[in-house]
Amino acid sequence: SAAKTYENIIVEIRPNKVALITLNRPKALNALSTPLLNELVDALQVLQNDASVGAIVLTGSEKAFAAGADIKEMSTKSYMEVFQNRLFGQTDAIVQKIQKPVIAAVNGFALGGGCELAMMCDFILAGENAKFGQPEIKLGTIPGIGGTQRLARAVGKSKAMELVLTGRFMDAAEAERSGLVSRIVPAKDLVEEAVKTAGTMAAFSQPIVSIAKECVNAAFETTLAEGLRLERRLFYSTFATNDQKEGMAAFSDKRDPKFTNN
Ligand code: CO8
Repeated sequence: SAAKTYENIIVEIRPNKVALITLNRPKALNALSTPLLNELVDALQVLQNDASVGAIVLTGSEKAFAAGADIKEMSTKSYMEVFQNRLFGQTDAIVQKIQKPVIAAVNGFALGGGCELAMMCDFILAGENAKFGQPEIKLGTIPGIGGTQRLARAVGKSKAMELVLTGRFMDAAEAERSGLVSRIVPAKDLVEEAVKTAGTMAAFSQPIVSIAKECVNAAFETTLAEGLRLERRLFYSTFATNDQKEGMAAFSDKRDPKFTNN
């Protein structure tokens, strides 16, 4: 499977059907340059198409998940360059095309585009040293990869406004309290805990996991009535799969299910 080599990221396939993507521009604290983002989107699409992979973990280093978009690359760009080249447009594929679960394992700084990238993932596990923020305001710009929208949905208006308008960072404890991250883990254990959690998901029926992900994501896109309708329809659709029959039969037989992804 995906033993493809990249310059700005490292992709590893673990025995538990988990792919681990490590952002690897240590000298720039994993700043999200265009080449890095292109590689990341390529790798995610390769992993999406790799039947041996059931879930993905995205991480950085102990010092930084990613300290933002690459400020040096952006600093001299004109309006027409960012508009016509659709700066950061490639990242839309992460949310729109990846059906497998993606965990962000965040140690250290997740700032600007780094915080936005983490929020594009399905959930965030934070090391106890994690720091989240949208400091674009200090650079004379604003979040441009979803920060104003996803942070507001994740932590509510008051905290999102404060972070976006002041550039203040929040630590892991505040991020967990406010619902941005699902759990805090000791920094040195974070990546292995994320791989283990991804392995739990990778052991379930892949199509059913994707359907569950689609339903939760719909909660952020639609009305309650529409979301409930979608959930009910997709719940019924699981009864058309062998894996639902197997999962319920295994429960009755008091044995482990053997899911076949169909
Ligand atoms: N871009 C480029 N290089 C960076 C970035 C970055 N975002 N962050 C850090 N680096 C580089 C530094 O320049 C430095 O390089 P060098 O050694 O060559 O000087 C190296 O990484 C190490 O960084 P520091 O020496 O600064 O490390 P410290 O430990 O002292 O500080 C900080 C760590 C606090 C994280 C600090 O590096 C920092 O403040 N970084 C910038 C954080 C930031 O502002 N991020 C937001 C960027 S803007 C963005 O993400 C979205 C813009 C959306 C625009 C949408 C347009 C469509």
